[in-house]
Amino acid sequence: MVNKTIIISNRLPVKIVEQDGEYLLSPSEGGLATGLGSVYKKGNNIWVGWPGLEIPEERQEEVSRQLAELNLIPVFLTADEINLYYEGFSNEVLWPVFHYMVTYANFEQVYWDSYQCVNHKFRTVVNAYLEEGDTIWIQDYQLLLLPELIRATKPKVTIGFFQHIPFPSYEIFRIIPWREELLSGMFGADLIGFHTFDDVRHFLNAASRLSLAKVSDNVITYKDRQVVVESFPMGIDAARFEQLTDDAVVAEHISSLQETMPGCKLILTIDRLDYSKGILQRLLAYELLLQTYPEYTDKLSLYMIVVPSRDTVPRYKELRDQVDQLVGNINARFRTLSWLPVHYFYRSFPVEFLSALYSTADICLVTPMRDGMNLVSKEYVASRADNTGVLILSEMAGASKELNDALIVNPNNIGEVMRAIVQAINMPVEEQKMRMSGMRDIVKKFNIHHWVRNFMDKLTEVKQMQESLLTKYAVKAVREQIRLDYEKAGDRYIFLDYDGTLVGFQGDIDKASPDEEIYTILRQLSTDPANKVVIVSGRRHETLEEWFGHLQLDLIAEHGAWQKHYGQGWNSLPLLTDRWKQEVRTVLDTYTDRTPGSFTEDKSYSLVWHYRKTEEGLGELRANEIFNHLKSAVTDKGLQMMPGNKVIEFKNIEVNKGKATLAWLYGSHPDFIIAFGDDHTDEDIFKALDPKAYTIKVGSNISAARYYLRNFEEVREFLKMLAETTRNSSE
Ligand code: GDG
Repeated sequence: MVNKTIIISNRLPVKIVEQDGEYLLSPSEGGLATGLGSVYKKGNNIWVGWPGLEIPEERQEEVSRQLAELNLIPVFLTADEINLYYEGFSNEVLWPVFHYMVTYANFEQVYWDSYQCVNHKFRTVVNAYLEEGDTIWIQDYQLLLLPELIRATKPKVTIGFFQHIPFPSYEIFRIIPWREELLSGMFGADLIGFHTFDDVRHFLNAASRLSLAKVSDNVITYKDRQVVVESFPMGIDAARFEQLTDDAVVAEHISSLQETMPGCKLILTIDRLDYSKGILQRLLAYELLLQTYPEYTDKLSLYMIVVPSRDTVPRYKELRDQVDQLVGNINARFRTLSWLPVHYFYRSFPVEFLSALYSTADICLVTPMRDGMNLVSKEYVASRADNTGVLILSEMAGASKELNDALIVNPNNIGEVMRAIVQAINMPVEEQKMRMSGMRDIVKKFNIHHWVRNFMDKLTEVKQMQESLLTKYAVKAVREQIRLDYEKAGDRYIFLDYDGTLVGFQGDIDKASPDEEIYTILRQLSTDPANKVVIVSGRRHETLEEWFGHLQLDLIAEHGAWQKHYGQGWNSLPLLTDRWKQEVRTVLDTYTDRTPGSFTEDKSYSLVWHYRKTEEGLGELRANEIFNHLKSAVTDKGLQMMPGNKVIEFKNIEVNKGKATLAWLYGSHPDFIIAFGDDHTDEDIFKALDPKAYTIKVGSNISAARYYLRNFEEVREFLKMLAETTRNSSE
């Protein structure tokens, strides 16, 4: 069976109506459905989602059959589920919070319960079709838990997730009572996409502050998996909107529109009824304009299309009443016998009529308070074949990041919006064309097909990147191969990290002292004349001296700041400035005060904040906070900040284990090199060594090392095997 792609969204791209006891299906023609059409209509690919209405149980099989012909798979939801999961949690919790309307949110426990249940229900349906090797692309905020739910049952599938609405700043997102669950639900994906880089930044910030994930650039490491977060600004089917302007029906609409408003500048607004769209504020700006500039009486016409949406949710009903009232007031106040300032429609229209409006409108006024992207603005641009027309666009819409030749406004600033309308009315055609043609190029190039391709290509790339990063377990055959190479070699270097590699983790760092077994292993290895055994640790040189000074070992302490060849004294790197310490220490102390069990260790070249004795989870959380707090200070001062195993370490950039290891090998060309290490700082060794060297990561399979072992006990077993080899060959 060929691998397939499964698109999943709350709604299927289909409209179902019941007529004379029959269900009639018509495919939706929205931009997303068109774009994803190139995916789900191919081969054995499918789209899974809710069909848009409640279907009685006895009719579900029949509807499923009809849908299957269109490659669509239904998730049937009850009226209760729609009420609690969709209208409740999705639209009364996530929608307002993600659009910064926090006071509109209702954090009802039953909403959350239902949201979880329905996400599970989606999982059950998807799993009936899913096979390892398949690719899944989940759409939007109604299904935030689904990536992790699917990952839990089918760990290897490729999962992409795209959120169509904004991701709010961390300070807003943290308000949600179930924030950690939502984040870890999303972390199940391999690739998470948003419209803008701001959303990406907000999400990464929330991930690093509110979860145990590690964030580095745009990659999140969570439960030994890597998740990439990127922006993919969604486009429209630009060619379709351009072609529509040549359509005969559209042409008819255009001439009748022109006839109804001779001599009037047409200002167009189109939105779903939603408080995020700034409809009331826009009306206030228009009212202010009519009041301030009476000379525009009967020269302007505001065409306002509001598409009914979620009108069973009380907030939306209330908004509708307010819009009705404000439009009524403006019309009553400013109209003349032959002129109406606002043409308001609370309904939807066929796309041909929209196209006619886009073509006729001198100005398109798009002023949402928040909008993930806003496609209306792009559709207007795509419809302006002659490059005229002015787009006024809110800076809070994702589209403003791309369409920056629009007149960009803050939608809360009613005066500014009014002035932008005046500027648009009076804009010379030359300027209109200059601005519009630049925007048209963007809209045409970054169209919906480009968006789909871009996302799918990146998803494939991420999967390959994850696989290449996955280090292989050093299975028995590998260990045997290493032993054979070891046996043959006459000159060997063995680099060993200490904590987490040779010994297990101890709550008290001073308790992690070497035991008899490790001494025996080290003694056996180091007395073989072919071996040079080097301990490369982040520990202080005094500690290494006390523990290992009596053995035939070379010692590298504090990540390379202190070094000692066997039989010689300790050397340190030339004095590096440590004025930074005072400042960093002050910050670390404030975190130590808030985190019982944590403490700061002062080493010659570094400061280490330890949290191995803190409450589970709290230390990781604080480490992330510290990371965010000191990020810019670290760069300014030429420092590096290294998360390790239950530590976060600050040190001079010149000091690192990789450089120290290379310095140790300088001038010598051993036949055999092997290095073991368990944390971030050991990655520098793995990366620095020749690719032919054996590098072994302990405890995780995400590493630059060639192989990994599960824990320090496995390392000991393996070292014992090598030590035995030493003795066999030298006997
Ligand atoms: C969400 C995010 C993001 C409108 N009236 C009619 C009609 N429409 C079509 C428009 C446009 C679409 O509806 C509206 O798209 P928007 O992007 O403006 O807004 P949302 O519905 O809130 O969409 C948004 C989007 O997802 C995609 O990711 O951009 O930020 O909120 O295509 O043309 N279509 C027809 N008749 C109408 O009367 N046929």
